[in-house]
Amino acid sequence: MFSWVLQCWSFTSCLCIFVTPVCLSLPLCPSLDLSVCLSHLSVFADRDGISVSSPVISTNPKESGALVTVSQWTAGEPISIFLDPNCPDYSDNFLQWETLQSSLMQALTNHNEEDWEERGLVQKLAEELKVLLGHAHNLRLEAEQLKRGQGVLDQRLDGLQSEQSRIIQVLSDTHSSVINTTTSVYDTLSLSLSVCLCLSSPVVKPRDCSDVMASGILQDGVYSVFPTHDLNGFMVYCDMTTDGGGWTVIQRREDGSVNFFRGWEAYRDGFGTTRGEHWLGLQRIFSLTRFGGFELRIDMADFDNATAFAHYGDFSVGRDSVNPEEDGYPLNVDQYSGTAGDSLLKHSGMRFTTKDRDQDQSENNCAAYYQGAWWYRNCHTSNLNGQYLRGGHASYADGVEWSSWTGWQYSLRFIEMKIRPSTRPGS
Ligand SMILES: [Ca+2]
Repeated sequence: MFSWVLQCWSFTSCLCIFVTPVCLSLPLCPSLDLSVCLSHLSVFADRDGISVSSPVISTNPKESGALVTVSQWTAGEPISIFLDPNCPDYSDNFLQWETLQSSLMQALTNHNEEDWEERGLVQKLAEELKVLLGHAHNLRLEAEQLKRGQGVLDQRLDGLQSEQSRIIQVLSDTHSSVINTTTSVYDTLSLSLSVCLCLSSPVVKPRDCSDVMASGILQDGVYSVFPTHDLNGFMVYCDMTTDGGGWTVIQRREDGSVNFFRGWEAYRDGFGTTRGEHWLGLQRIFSLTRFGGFELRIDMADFDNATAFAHYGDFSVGRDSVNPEEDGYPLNVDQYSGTAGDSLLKHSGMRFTTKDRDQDQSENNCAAYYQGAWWYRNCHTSNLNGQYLRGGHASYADGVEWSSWTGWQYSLRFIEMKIRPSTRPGS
C-alpha cells in the first residue's frame, strides 16, 4: 500500500488530492470515469504482488494543458494525470445534482403517479366542465330568453300602464256622467212625483160619487167623499149604474125599517143605514151642493113594481148661505124632466120644516100634520119622508107621497133621491 501526497502547485487554486488505494483520476475536467481510473491505478500498484517501477512525475508547461503528468513506462504507455488547477470541485454540486436528480426522479415518479390521478381528475373535471359548459350554455340561452321576455314584459307593462291611464280617464268621465245622470233623473223624478201628487189629489179625495166613478170605480156601494171645505168627509152610497152613474144618494125608502118621523137635529145630521133606508142629513147635502151645479134624480117604485123618475137639472140646499142651519137649509130646484111628473118645483125656495121646527108657510106645522119632514110651503105636493104606509092608504097625504104620479093616498114602496154634478168630467 502506498500513498501519495500531491502538493499544491498553485496556491491560488489550492487543490489537494489524497491518493490512497483509490486513485482519483481526473483526465479531463469535469468528466469522470472511475472505472478507467481504477484500471490505470492497478498499473501503478503491484500487479499480482510483483513490485513495479516507481512512476515518474513531471510538470508540464502551461501550454500542454496538464499541470502534472505521472508516467510509468512499464506497460509501454504513460499514464498522464492532468490536474487542472482551474477545474472547480463539483462534488458538492454532484451531491446537489444527485439530490436534485433524486428529487426530480421522485417528483417525476410522483408526478407520473399523480398524473394518472390528475388525468382521472382532469377527465372528471373535463366531463364536469363539459356538463357545466352545457349548463352555462343553457343558462345563457335562458338568460337571453329572459332578456327577450323582459323586453316583451316591459312592452306589455308599458301597454298596461297606458291602458290603466285610459281606464282611469274613462272611469273619471263615467263617474261624472253618472253623477250628472243621477242628478237629472232625481230632478225629473221629484218633478214627476210633485206633478203626480198634484194630479192625484182629487182622485185620492173624491168630492162626491162622480169623482169616485171618475177614478175608475164603477161598482155601486158605500164610499168616502170629501166635499170642498169638508176635510173630515163622510160615507155615502154611490149609484154607479143609473143613467150613467156617479150619483150620490141622499135619501132612500124601501121597506119601512127606519123611522123617518124625527126632529130637527136628526134631519140636520142624518140617520138610518147607508146601504138601507137613510137620510144623509141637511148639513151634508149643503156641503155637497153649496156652490150649485148639481142635478137631482128621484127614482121611485110602487108595490106593483111600476117605476118612475123625476129629474131636476138644478138642485142645491142652502146655496151661498153663510149659516145654512139658521137659514133653514132652503131648497133650490129647477129644470124638471122625467116620467113621474113634477111634484117638487112648488117647494123650491122653501126652508126645511121638522115636527119640532116649523119653518113653513102654513099656520100649522106641516111636518107634524102630515107626519114627515120636508121643504113644506103651505104644506106639499110631495112628502117623501112621510110614513111608510105601503101603498094606498085611507089617511090623507101623510104617507110616502109623490102626488103627480100616485096622488095623495098612495105610499110608494121605493124612493131614492140622488145628486151629481150637472157638468161632470167626461160627460
Ligand atoms: Ca107653519
